Amino acid sequence: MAKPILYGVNRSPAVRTVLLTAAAMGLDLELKEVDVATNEHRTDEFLSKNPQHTIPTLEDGGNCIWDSHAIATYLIGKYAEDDSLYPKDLYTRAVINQRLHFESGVLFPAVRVLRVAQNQRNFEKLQESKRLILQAYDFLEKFLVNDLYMAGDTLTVADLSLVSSLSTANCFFPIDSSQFPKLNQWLIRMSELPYYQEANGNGLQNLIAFVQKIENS
Ligand SMILES: N[C@@H](CCC(=O)N[C@@H](CS)C(=O)NCC(=O)O)C(=O)O
Repeated sequence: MAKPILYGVNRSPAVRTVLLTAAAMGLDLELKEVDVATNEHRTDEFLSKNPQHTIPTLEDGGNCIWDSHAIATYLIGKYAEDDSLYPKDLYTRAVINQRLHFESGVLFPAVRVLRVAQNQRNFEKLQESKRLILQAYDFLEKFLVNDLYMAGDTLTVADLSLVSSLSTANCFFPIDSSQFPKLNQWLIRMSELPYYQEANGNGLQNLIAFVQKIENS
């Protein structure tokens, strides 16, 4: 059977969510580079797969799916040996879905605003983005109040999604471990996953190098 094809580059947090999910399941993906920095996501060929021109985009059995959350949950449903990463229990799944929407609607946009403000050296925007990121850190600290992971005491897709953008945020606006001890511990726990470096750490390093190159040019 042909491997599912993942389009994107691992600098992107959303791409890393899919890489982490595949790694957690032991699923082999074929990674095809589509770099937004060189507009490869705007070609007619790519737009025919995803008119919204976002990475990650997945192609599997002739079907195209985009948005990391949709891709990750699809891959688990189709290829995972069991449902532990995305349990079918309705309440557990509702909590996981809330965390996924939080990543999509709150954390990822806050990181994006922070990066734009840093690039533009826009002080006012920077202050506002830091306020939003701190608020997101505070919410995440509260999500963890009784649990080791973002949706209970076992690893789920909620963790794999949130760690991609949280680890990115942490590079550009580090988490204060005295203010957010549980969040800091969770990030350490996540970084100890055997596949973390390959699926998230390498892309994060590529992103930092990419940003430094732009800043020095
Ligand atoms: N919520 C989306 C975000 C995807 C996204 O915005 N990806 C960025 C790269 S990190 C992108 O494709 N930007 C290019 C564009 O939107 O044209 C997901 O989780 O997949």
